[in-house]
Amino acid sequence: MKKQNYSVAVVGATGAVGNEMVQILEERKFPVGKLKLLASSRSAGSYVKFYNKDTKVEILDEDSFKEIDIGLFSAGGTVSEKFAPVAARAGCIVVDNTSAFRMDSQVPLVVPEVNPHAIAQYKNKGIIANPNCSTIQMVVALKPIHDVAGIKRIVVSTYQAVSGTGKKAIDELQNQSRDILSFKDVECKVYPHQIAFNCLPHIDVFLENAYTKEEMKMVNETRKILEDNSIRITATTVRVPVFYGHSESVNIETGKKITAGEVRKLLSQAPGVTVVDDPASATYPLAIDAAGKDDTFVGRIREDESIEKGINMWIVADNLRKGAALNAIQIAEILVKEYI
Ligand code: 25A
Ligand code: L14
Repeated sequence: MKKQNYSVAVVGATGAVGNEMVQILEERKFPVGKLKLLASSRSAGSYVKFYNKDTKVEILDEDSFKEIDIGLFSAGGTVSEKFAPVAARAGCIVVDNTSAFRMDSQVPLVVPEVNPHAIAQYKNKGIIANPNCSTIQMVVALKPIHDVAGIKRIVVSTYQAVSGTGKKAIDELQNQSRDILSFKDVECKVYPHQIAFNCLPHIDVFLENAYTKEEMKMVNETRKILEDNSIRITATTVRVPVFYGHSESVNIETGKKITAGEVRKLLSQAPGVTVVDDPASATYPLAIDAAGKDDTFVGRIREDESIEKGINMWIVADNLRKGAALNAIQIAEILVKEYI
């Protein structure tokens, strides 16, 4: 018989993404029976509000997942590597926000608007991976175009908010901005350089091919989610002094010609997408407008006049919601509706 309610654990509950997860579980009235909040010993004893009730944060350990149905993980890759298999062995289905399992061929990498069918593969390891934030918003907008016109190549540059790095990075941008405006020296603790009033072409670590790990996540994850390894992709990921909301300049080359008008029409009917595109009134997607919203916003849709079959667009979404917590909970919603 189908359960009415599910026991849910949030791992990394005191972090930027974890906090958002708890809020969204409540907002969307996810059928939570018991909610278990887990974090490191630093947070033990603190409280997080769930339905107006202060819920105590517990220390994550090997026994945390007994009788837990779903585990939403967002405490970093090393925590997931160690504890996601432990949770899965205890019978808990893990939806993991970190990069730890995304490219594991046994683990589905899911964006509900794009490849919900892949969720069925959770049975392999008891783990479903949530993609990288910049990848999620891009594939939500590109999937309808790919289906109709066949995307051959993607050139993307990102403008990523500091909240993707977590709470300490939000504090760093705040503190540096205040210090600069009061003529004080700035302190750099999270990023290698000043982020306030600056742009850093550096997200996650550098790899041997001179790309960053964030850039290569966009390349590899996009191909896996769109189930098409023939798409050529190149990315430049940039941190900008924005608190919430990632923006992306995306250029695509398609196999079949598609006009800007056709793209606008297609995207205005696409699930999870809102087209915001009226140059005459200076209307286009903005990070500050996307913050707190669920949709992916697309504008500046225009034909690339330098090639025969190309489109340029500007894609914006809340990185903590669609980029992380919301996408994970949408996956959990499909799990409880169709699988468990
Ligand atoms: O490895 P990845 O995949 O690249 O992910 C790296 C980081 O990205 C965030 C998340 O950071 C993660 O740690 N993240 C993950 N997936 C994401 C996604 N899809 C994503 N961001 C965007 N999109 P975060 O700061 O948001 O969350 C951190 C949470 O994880 C808990 N945690 C850390 N280590 C843990 C652990 N929980 C259990 N066991 C462990 N070993 C962490 O809890 C937080 O909930 P906490 O108790 O460590 O921190 C609670 C408070 O303390 C502050 N704090 C954190 N570190 C320090 C600190 N204070 C002082 N010194 C520190 N070293 C936190 O800011 C928090 O307020
Ligand atoms: O999910 O913005 O792979 O610093 C790693 C780094 C998410 C965001 C991931 C950042 C991320 C991130």
